[in-house]
Amino acid sequence: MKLCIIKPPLPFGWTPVAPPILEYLAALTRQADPSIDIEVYSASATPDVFDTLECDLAAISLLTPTSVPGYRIADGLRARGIKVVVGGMHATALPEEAKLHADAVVTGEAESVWPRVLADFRAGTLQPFYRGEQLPLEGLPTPLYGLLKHGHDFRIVNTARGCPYPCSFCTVRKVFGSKIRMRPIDDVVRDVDAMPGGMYINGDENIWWLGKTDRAIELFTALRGSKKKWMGFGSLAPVLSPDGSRMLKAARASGMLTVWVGWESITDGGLEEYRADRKVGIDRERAVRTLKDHGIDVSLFFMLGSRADSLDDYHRAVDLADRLGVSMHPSLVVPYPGTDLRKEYQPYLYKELGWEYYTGAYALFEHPDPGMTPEVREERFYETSLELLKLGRIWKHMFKVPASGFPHAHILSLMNQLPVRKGMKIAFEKWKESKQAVREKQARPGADSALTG
Ligand code: B12
Ligand code: SF4
Repeated sequence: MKLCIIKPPLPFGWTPVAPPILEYLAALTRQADPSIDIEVYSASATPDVFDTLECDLAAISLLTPTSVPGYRIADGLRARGIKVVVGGMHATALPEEAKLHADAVVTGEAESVWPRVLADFRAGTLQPFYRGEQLPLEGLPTPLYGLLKHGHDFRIVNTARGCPYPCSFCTVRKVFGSKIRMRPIDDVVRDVDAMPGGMYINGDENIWWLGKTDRAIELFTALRGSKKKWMGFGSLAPVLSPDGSRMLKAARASGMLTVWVGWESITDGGLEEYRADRKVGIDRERAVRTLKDHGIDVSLFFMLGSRADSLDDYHRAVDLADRLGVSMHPSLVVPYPGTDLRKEYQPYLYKELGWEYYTGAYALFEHPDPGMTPEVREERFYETSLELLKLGRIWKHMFKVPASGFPHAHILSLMNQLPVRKGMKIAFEKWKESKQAVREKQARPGADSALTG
């Protein structure tokens, strides 16, 4: 039997980061049934293989912004008689929708149900739905590193799952639950040692938790032996906790170069609106300076264009980036299915916009300020992103990357910004062309009123 594991194309194209689910689901498969032949495909790198791909079973992992191309791949494979199983964040939020394009849908985590899916497939008794449980994370297998080719420079390691915070825009808790489950540190070290390359990403939603800094210090100390450099997503509150400095020293000594921080909203009011004040809830700017003082570079991710945001927030973002000397990456607010934010925004959603618009570059709901039309929000998003990514600004910020991280942290900062700048410029040009086409269509006599989003 041959299994193909597929990650549909990401909305902004190829990244050097290997999609973790591919080599990890491959490892779960090997553990369940070593006789199965496995191939993995990241569609951003190999977009043209699916018309001719041959396998008995295809497993496709769906995020919301990748669900439409994922469904297209699934439909094509099924039309050629190949059975398809889908899973992932989007399939978990909307299993009935996903079932329209698949023979079976796995919701939640794979570990508890994947061996049964494979056995049922072999027996010809594949069920329409499987519900994965949230099991303890002892004994997870090492991903089958090396299956994925095409120059993926960075692998991801996960050390924990689950999140206790209530951020209204987030889908993570719906899949991984609100209790933090930690992997045994020895398992994590084993996986990091097995990874190809000298640099990796910690893919946890949060690399350190308030009240659990001891575990973070223990993990970082154990990772020192790997001699690899790494980066990951971290919240700010633990940085200023009594143990913060000890934890940051241990992180730096373990090879940590950069932390990606969910800044979420430019204003404190916005943080409250998203209920993200509970995870941030401190002097954010002081926390960023503390990170840099410990030799760790910082990148901030935040959202623009919520119903509570004003146009001033777009300017404030640029001021903040310059004040703190950090790179900042905005997206427009996305009310993902299954989230509280989607429920709150339900009456205002532009329902005609399909999941392919859920990329963070489109306005997806009405704004109470009539001046914040979809066109204005989207244009300002591109302008702000490109302002933040101006070559002069990137260069100036290079001097604010902690010197102790030289040269790796500096190279990484450029790698995180220059390709995004290029992609953003292309996307902005395409956006302008599409708006122009709509305007021309509207100007034609007898034309229907066209979509504005
Ligand atoms: C690392 C990461 C990235 C990396 C790598 C992504 C990649 N190459 O795949 C980077 C930084 C590049 C990235 C980018 C983006 N990401 Co991202 N990312 C993550 C993060 C933090 C961890 C992912 C991870 O390590 N997973 C580990 C694997 C093993 O977990 P998993 O895939 O969920 O799989 C488990 C289950 O879901 C299930 N499962 C999943 N698929 C399948 C399939 C089958 C068949 C089965 C049986 C089971 C199954 O079983 C697995 C094990 O239990 C998550 C947040 C999180 N904690 O999950 C966000 C997350 C996945 N990202 C998200 C988004 C939106 C993006 C972007 C689209 C954001 C943007 N607007 O730019 C971009 C895309 C960039 C692009 N180039 O297009 C969202 C997705 C939201 C949604 N509902 O769809 C998340 C959930 C973040 C969030 N808090 O909202 N991301
Ligand atoms: S965004 Fe908020 S809810 Fe989601 S994983 Fe991060 S801290 Fe938890």
